[in-house]
Amino acid sequence: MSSFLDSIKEDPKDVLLFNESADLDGDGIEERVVAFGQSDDIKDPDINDSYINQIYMISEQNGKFERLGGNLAGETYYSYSIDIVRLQDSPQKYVYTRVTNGASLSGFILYELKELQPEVIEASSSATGVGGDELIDSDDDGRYDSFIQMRDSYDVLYYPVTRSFIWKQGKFVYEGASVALPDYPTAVREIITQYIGLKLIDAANSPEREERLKELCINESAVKAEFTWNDWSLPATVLGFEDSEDFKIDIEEQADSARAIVTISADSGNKHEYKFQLKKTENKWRIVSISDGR
Ligand SMILES: [Ca+2]
Ligand SMILES: [Ca+2]
Repeated sequence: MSSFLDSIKEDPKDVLLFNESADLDGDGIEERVVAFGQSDDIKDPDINDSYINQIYMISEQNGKFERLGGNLAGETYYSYSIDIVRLQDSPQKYVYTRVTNGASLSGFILYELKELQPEVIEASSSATGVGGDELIDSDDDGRYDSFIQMRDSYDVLYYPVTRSFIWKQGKFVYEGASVALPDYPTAVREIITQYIGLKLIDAANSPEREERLKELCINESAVKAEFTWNDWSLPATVLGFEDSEDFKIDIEEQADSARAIVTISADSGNKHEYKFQLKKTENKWRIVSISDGR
């Protein structure tokens, strides 16, 4: 075994961090998972101080070792931990590696062995380089049954969002999200930006988000406008709706009613104009209608 391991190790400075046998594909024959890199403790690594350069699945038959597929160590983000795990109601075992950008991101990649080739079952990490994604064993029975994605950067307009995915019949299925909302806004401008922001963020099936949208806009049937992320200038959304060339709100406010015109520039150069009507009831501003004035 050790001469085989020496033959596949690419960097002489790396050490063998992980070397465990497990029947990955559930056919009754054990495979082996090995990893090379640098770390003081790969089971409980310091993510800033550990990295894995190489991860392999290896078959072991009649005393002969064979590498199954290529190196599984992270490329875009680097792997800093590795484990063999089980998923709910599945006879197989899986390779679970955690990845990071060395800064504000930690995510994971989960592999299965299928027809003697490693395949990615799930890879979850934030495209913005900020976020935390992890497998969850919700009933604590030693088998993972779900995973969460935590986001709080510009991709969710800085609303902290936790999305949940449940392992069901061999795949992870999106279930819903929870959104940490600030207090109900008091100013007309905040009412409008929060309404648009919550419409835009990717957080479907979030009870608190849906509840807040209903409070902000009491008459959804009078909304004759679509808000989509696609062709808006990124700065308008990223900069938290500060007034800029790309995003403007003109407000005419009376004691208990207000009108606002929101102008948003698209990357294409087109301008979108939305007309908002608001009313103050029980001391709270509410949107009563929105029209698309393009
Ligand atoms: Ca096997
Ligand atoms: Ca479980």
